[in-house]
Amino acid sequence: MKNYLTMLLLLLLPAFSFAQEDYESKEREEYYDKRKTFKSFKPLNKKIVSNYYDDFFKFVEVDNYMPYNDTLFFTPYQDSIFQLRLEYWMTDSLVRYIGGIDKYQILKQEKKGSVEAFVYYDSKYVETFIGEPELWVAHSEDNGKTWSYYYTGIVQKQPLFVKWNSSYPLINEQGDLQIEACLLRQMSSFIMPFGAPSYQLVKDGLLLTLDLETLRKDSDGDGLTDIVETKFRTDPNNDDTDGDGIPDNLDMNPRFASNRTDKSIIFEALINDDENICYGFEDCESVLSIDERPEVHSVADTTETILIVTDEPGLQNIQPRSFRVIILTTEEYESNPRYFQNDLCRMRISPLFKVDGEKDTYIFDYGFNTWGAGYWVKKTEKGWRVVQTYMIIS
Ligand SMILES: [Ca+2]
Ligand SMILES: [Ca+2]
Ligand SMILES: [Ca+2]
Repeated sequence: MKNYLTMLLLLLLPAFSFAQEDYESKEREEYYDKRKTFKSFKPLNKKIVSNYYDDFFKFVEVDNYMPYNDTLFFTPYQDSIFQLRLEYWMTDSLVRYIGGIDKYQILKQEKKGSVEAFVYYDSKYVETFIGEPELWVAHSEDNGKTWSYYYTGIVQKQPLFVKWNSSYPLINEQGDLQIEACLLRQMSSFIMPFGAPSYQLVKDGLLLTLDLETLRKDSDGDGLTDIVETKFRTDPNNDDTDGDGIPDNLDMNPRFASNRTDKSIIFEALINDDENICYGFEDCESVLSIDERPEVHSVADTTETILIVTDEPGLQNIQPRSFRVIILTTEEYESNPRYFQNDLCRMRISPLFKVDGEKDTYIFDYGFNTWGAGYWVKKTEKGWRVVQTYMIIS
């Protein structure tokens, strides 16, 4: 839902940018020249969609099912976007939550004896700005007193679409969860209009089983399930993927060991919103001290996870403070076998580009959600001087 509203807001907001100062850099030109080939959206081959299988959960064809229709895109509590918003403001917030989850996110719920479970939408590990929600399972074995939440790794409509009007009981005889689904083929891009692509039905009448054993499986016991590790591209059979002594579940940068270098300091300052970054050349003489080491922070429940694709070692080796980064090299990112679009929320940070004809001076670019900014960096005796040179909101 968030994506519709964000897109709407974006249309209303005029794009503006602050004074942009240009610096000549051949390195920067070459970098962007290589990336000019913009790949426009192309629907996947129908066969790829119809042969789709999930890495973790089985689905089978069944005879009795609720046929697919696209009004099922909203959850049962949201008949339309307008009703959703109106109720949202009018309803007492206390009755909006079940098991700590806003009921507007819930697709299907059931109670069987002392067991209570529901399948719900969330966006913890997926791009929320433009994209579809992911499916989670909430499960309680003590009449809803305490709950466990499990990530399924399934992103709605990519290409599995899970139906909340499923006629099958949610909790099956084994105590696992089952829900009707179908396979959809995305026919247009997320970008415009309003970030809502169209979909085509490829195969209907599927019954998906979300078994608790698979949902809970944590092969290396590091606190991240195998499903989450697959999303993070960490090793599900190694509790410390980068071997830096910090287990995967607490590591703010679990794929690359933090290795403090001259250049990693600059990227850490950016990511950690360092107070020594200047927002103009005048009245700001702050520098980033090369000797000052940030304390190591651990992942908490509320820590956000973002994706950065980079080949710049100084950026790969950062020690972030405020969110977990999953860092992939360009090659790792491009060789990813998943053909479907949704991934972790991505932050774009360019490498440092040398400014032509100036000693120890660099520029780089940054983009996250609708924000963009550029920075000028110069090495001084006291440390790096970092100045923001432009900012864009689109
Ligand atoms: Ca694990
Ligand atoms: Ca692991
Ligand atoms: Ca580690």
